[in-house]
Amino acid sequence: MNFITAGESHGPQLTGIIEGIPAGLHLDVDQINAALTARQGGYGRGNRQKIEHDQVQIVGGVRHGVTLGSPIALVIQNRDHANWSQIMDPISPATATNTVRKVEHPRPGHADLVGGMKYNHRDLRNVLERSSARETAMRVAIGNVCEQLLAALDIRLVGFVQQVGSIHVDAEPLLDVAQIQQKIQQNDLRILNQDQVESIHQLIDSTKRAGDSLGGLIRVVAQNVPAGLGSYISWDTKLDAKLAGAVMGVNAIKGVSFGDGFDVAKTPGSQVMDEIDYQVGQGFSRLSDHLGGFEGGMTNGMPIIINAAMKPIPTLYKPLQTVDINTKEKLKANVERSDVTAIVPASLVVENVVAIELAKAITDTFEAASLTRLQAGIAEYRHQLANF
Ligand code: EPS
Repeated sequence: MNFITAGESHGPQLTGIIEGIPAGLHLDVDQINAALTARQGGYGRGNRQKIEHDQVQIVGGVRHGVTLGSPIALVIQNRDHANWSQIMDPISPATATNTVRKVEHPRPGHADLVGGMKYNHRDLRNVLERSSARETAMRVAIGNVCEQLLAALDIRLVGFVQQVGSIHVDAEPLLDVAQIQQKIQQNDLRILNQDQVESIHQLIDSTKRAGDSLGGLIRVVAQNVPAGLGSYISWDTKLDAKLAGAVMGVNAIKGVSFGDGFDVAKTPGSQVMDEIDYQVGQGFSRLSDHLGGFEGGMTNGMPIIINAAMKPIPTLYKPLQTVDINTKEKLKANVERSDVTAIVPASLVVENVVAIELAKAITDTFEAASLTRLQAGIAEYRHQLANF
């Protein structure tokens, strides 16, 4: 399985192609659109989301609502393109009028400066249009197709927010996806503790007034993933490494960990390893999940727990020092419209890239030309595991 996305933030559309989804999966477009709408929400979003109403168009690989086994092609229109049609015109040669929003003051923390240096762009808009997190809309659409495939295999996952700026969410750690979903749907922060919503809203509001921005911590839990996905046999077959790469590939993510995360470094081994248990008919399990469902680069059958740290949005209304790429004069960076925090949508994006990696691992492991073959293969494998 593989996927690719294309498209600029204010270009005509985002385009995505996924290869390797088995034939015979009933694809619910409303569910993809619901995920896209959820990604646009969350407290702390800026004004761009008032313009966009993301909806997916399926333009290949699906017939009468059922996947064909051929590449699936997806499109999401950028409604804001109507306001940028000349500046982002793919064909007309550059003129004095269609290059007016030229960016020559790179924003610290963004791809602007290094992207310009690498690709030799003198207008840094050529960089920021693609490095923008707008692209994550397509990763959510593709991720939702993968989530629907995983659901057909009885595997569920959810991403939520554990910390916004300095405020950590105090809640009993939950590993049941339905329970987590039920709690986080009660607020616009995707957090487990309803009592902390107001204080986090206040933090986001005061940060906005100060012209500043916030990051946070995200957690994804995946349930009912069979043991033995990934492998210990070579470093590049380890599934936790692939998941960490996919999560680091989400804009603004600066750290990834599993289970108890970096705390394991300071904890004695007896409190980190998950003791082994056995129940007749269910097979092996663990008495705890400190390691986040991975041993030796393989899933061990416990819920997968992935944590991600997101840096604050680098576009600030209180601009930081930069240097004009032409005059080399020191000045304040361009102020672009931005969100105060994107931790809420990022928690969904991280959930979706995890779904993509899990769907990849499963379609790589089992015969996956058709959904029925895939379901039969996994059912047989689950039986083998339960009887080991
Ligand atoms: C982004 C800047 C803002 C965000 C954007 C990511 O866009 P604009 O410059 O058009 O106001 O709203 O996120 C999205 C458009 C999106 O759909 O998530 C950036 O610089 O990364």
